[in-house]
Amino acid sequence: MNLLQPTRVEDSAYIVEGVDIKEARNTCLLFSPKDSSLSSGALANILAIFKKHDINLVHIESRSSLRVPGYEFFVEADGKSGALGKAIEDVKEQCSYFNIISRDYKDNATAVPWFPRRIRDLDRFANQILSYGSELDADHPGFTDPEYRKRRKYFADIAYNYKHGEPLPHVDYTKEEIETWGIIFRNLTKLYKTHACREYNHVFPLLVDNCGFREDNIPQLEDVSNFLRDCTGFTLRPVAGLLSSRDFLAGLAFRVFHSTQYIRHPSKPMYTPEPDVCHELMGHVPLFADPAFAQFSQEIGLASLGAPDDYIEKLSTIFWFTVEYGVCRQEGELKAYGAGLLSSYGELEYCLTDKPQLKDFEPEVTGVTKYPITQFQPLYYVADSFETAKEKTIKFANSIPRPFGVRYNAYTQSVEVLDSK
Ligand code: HBI
Ligand code: NLE
Ligand code: FE
Repeated sequence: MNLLQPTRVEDSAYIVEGVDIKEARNTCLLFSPKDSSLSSGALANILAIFKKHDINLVHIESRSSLRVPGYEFFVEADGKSGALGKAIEDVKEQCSYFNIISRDYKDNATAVPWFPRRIRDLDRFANQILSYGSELDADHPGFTDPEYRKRRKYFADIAYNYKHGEPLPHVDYTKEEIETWGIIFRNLTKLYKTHACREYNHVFPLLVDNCGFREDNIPQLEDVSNFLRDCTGFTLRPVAGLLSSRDFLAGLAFRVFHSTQYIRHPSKPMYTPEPDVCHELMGHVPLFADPAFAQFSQEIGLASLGAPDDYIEKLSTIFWFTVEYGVCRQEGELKAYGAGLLSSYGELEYCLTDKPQLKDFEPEVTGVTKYPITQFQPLYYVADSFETAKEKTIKFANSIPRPFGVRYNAYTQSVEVLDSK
């Protein structure tokens, strides 16, 4: 990544009166006007084109370009009025460099897929979940349990209405739910000493002391999120169901983890293919409190922003074999660090036996491996350390074709789009 600080000639985000940023169609344009090094009115000429077509710009940014002599502009257009296409044609003619970042990238071979640039933009994922949390498949253990389904709908609804910056919804868990948690908690905590990685065992007692991790208590997301924020800046957001891989990974770029809040059906505590509050809290949370692991996770997220679909597939496979099902070597012994292992006392025990196959983690190879999602994994990839896994993943990320680089600005909680890697 290039640490070049782009020169900001004008760095103002303004909201045009009457335009709700959330309603804007999110088409971003990245362009350099021809001869912008010579003529002082280059931006004014382009703005006139948008004016002519009645296009509102909700954000304008400019900086010196590394691609061509002169300036580069980055604008976000409110394209509700089909006129945007025409404006784009006209602007293109005036430019030596032009690129589009758009939700509609599939219709446009050269466009870059849209991605969130401010942490608040994550609110837009809420109504794009693949399946609403209460719609269970016929083979789900809760399918014929009306009480369970009602409960799932309750959790889906509170997550659906959540907005960035609000406290995370407090939930009063039922006696039965706490019992399910208790069974899982008791069985897992027996295994962690021997089966979990060092970093996990370092953090877990802190969660017991600070966040109410106990056999008779399901911790509140709000308390856990505040704890993580103090450790690594990671925060949790409730989610109403499964997000697309693209959206889910994008959250990680902001150190935001989308967390479910419901609990698995009591009939199958040992293993569930779906994420639930046990998986998020016992599986994911402890490692997000580790600085090297937090950075590793964020790198996967940053690499995903605007990446083509086939690379999203590879990144989510890498995520699967590391963050979800990773195994590592520590002092000559294998230990689990993947959340899917650390939240399933069935698979946690199995993964360190001689039954599964083991291979060294190599993003290029790992990223194209097929895997089952409803049974114990037949194969695990082994990492030497989070630092080396991160270095390898950054190297892989640099091979992703993308016409710009990205950098996270933690002060403004936003992604800066750079004109080079
Ligand atoms: N969505 N809510 C939610 N939780 C996940 O763990 C999750 C997801 N979408 C995709 C996904 N995981 C993985 O399959 C990876 O593709 C990232
Ligand atoms: N199999 C895990 C568990 O039972 O906790 C959940 C995995 C979610 C991807
Ligand atoms: Fe998970």
